[in-house]
Amino acid sequence: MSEAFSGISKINYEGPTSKNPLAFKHYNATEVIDGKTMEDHLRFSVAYWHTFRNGGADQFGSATRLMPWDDGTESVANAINRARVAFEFFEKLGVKYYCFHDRDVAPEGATLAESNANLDAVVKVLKEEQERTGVKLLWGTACLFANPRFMHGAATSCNADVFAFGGAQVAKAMEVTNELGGEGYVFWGGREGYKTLLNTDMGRELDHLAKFLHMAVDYKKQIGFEGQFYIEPKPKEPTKHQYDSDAAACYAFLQKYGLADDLKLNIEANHATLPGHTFAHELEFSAANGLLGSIDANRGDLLLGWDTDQFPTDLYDCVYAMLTVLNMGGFTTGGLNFDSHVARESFEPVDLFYAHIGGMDAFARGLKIASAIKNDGILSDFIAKRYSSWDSGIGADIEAGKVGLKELSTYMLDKGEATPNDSGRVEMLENMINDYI
Ligand code: XLS
Ligand code: NI
Ligand code: NI
Repeated sequence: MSEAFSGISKINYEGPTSKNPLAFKHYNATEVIDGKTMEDHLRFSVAYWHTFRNGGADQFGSATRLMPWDDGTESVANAINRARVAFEFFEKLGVKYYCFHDRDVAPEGATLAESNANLDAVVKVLKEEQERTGVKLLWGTACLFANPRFMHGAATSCNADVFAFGGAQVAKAMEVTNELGGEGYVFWGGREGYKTLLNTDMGRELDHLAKFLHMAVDYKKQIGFEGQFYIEPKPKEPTKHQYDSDAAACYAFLQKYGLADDLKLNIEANHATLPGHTFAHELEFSAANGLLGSIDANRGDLLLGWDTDQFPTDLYDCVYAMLTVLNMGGFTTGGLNFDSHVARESFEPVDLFYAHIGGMDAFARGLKIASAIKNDGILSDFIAKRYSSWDSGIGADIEAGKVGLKELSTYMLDKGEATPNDSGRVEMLENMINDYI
């Protein structure tokens, strides 16, 4: 097969002084940071749906990028050709992982049986390409939102047959993820939510969503799939209200339905800001509860109210994200998946390279800066000191459960007043972060 990106060779690390836009300035895969290579820390992944299926269409106009290798048809032959091109891209870029939805990689057929056969035909090629290149599947997922049958949702559809169809599709997507050695499987709500309460039985829909996930957990055991399950929170878009609106809502749901041991979270930067949080908050909440599994690395636009899925270039975001990841001991099954697409006006194949190089360099800097901040202990020392009243005396007694309100009353009546004795030093800390950046 001739090369699709013929003018572009393997992207190399050239260091911070390089002016070559097709080189890494900061991401040096083999460089060791805190005992681990950058490649192993960051575990970058390409999102098949954006990089190979997103043509840049929006509500006001059709696609702007039909890539030269794509014949524009929904044929299996075109899907197979595209898969080969994708692996040329992964190799040249030097990423070790990719992620896909079933319908990104293979066309949907007229029946479920036909769709499954199409998927099998493409998965055979993905497997060959994985073996040829050593690139692995970070996670797989099923598209339960694009086909009109899912207009009311899949697991939360008012129609039981649609629920059944979604279940059958997930079973197949899990099977192929397993066959490809996928390290995880993602459940993003798609249309699992509602537009209006006037037609919605919310309690019943939530029960159905839990049933669906329990069936998936059971099926995982039946087929011997050992990858990690993740839920990906998002508060809106496409439905007005989505049940998995943020990390806290997901955690409450998982606990209520006895699923907390079976699913972790896949936190997406843009999905964190949509419900009014920061990316860092969603990551830290997840990590604090042992739920942080993987990350969809992208960036939103705070002036726009939707999921713009831009490539991550904001250094603060990358530093704070990597601080949380380093503090939790790094990724195990997860990684940094670029759930990002190039702008509608960036329509040439080379733009796919620029976009990923920028995201990888931004996170490489995030890693290096976060590691320096962590090793110097500037934040951890400050925080430890800020909470030091809990290390002895009444604080330690409270934490150990040795005292109740009666003892607190005796203690405080004797002491008379409670006086916090240290400033929060907000500006000093912000300035210190800037010193590292
Ligand atoms: C959409 C989601 C989606 C998931 C995978 O907003 O980010 O792309 O990551 O279904
Ligand atoms: Ni995502
Ligand atoms: Ni998104």
